[in-house]
Amino acid sequence: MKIGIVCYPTYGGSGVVATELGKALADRGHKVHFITYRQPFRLDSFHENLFYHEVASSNYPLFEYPPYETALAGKIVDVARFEGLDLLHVHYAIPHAAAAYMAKQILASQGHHLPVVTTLHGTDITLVGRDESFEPVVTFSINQSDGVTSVSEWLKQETYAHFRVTREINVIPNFIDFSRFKKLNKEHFRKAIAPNGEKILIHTSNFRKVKRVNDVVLVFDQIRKVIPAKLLLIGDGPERQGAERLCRELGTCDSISFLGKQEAVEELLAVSDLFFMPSDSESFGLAALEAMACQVPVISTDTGGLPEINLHGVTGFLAPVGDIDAMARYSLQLLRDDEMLKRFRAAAYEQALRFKIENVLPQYEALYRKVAGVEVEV
Ligand code: GMT
Repeated sequence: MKIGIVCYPTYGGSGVVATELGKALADRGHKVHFITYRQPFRLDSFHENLFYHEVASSNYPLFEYPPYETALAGKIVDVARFEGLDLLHVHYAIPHAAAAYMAKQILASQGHHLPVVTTLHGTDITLVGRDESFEPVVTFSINQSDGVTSVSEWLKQETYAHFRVTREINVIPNFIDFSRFKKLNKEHFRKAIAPNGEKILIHTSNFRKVKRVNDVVLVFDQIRKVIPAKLLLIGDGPERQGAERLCRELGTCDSISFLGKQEAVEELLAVSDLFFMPSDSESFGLAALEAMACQVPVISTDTGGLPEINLHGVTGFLAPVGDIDAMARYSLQLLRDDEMLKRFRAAAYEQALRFKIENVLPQYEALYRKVAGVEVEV
């Protein structure tokens, strides 16, 4: 099939999922056209079936806000007509589903049919989409999509609870590419980070408020008072400065490394003993799944879709949002018992296997076939 993909190209789960999905579809022989305002950051190598179309938004002085949605709709029309797209798949509803609807109507007026699939990822439903000024557009454009997917059962239920969505929502979970996320032998890294055999704890995120990075620092403070440990903080964002300040106040900076944005996260996960995801809200928690694929158990909150991937007492532990003491207690329970840690590592890996890309890709292909009425060539 010829598939158009619209997503955010920056660091962030929805863009990562969209890009990895596009790459996997291209490997399966589909022609995939990315339509975004910048080259998606994981679209980093040549593939004969992958194409990139940049949306250039005009910055005419009249505009206080450049009309990106209009430029995106225009670009979708152009690509759909001239590349002969069979289907458009938009990731993150705002404003992509509305732009897709506009493009679809323009194409219909020219005699072209463009089926649209919308994937709901998280804050498009749980936060931003609920804003009064967005809600009618979000509801309408989801209902106008030919296929709708959400990345967890929880997000599906949230969508029905807070929007008047009448469309069937298919839960297609996020996935893992095991050729990249696997346990690597990086013992030299471990020695460099933890020369005295300290346990290595890790958190990766975009350091937005919702990620509660300060909670990671506070949990770590309790842990390192009991056992020797190091903390790796990967990523960057608005909360980083506050987290740095907190570790200075606590006097834990010597044991914490702020490593900023890292491409090869899997190399750091390979030497880690425990992953933290203390988020306020998380529709899925892709970063936790990536850790589990690398055999790292997860201490997370029990919010959103997290219980669908992190199994309490099996692949890690779940605690209420903000319950620092519980998270520290669970972490110590695991880190002080080598047998238990080994068991949890194996279970985390087993659970991650359920989300391997080979299991998930056919679900998208089946949906594409259904909405476009086109047989997939294998
Ligand atoms: O919804 C967001 O905050 C943005 C989005 C992103 O692009 O990072 O994150 C969401 O989508 C990811 C991929 O499906 C999920 O793994 C994240 O859980 C989800 N973030 C939230 O729900 C906060």
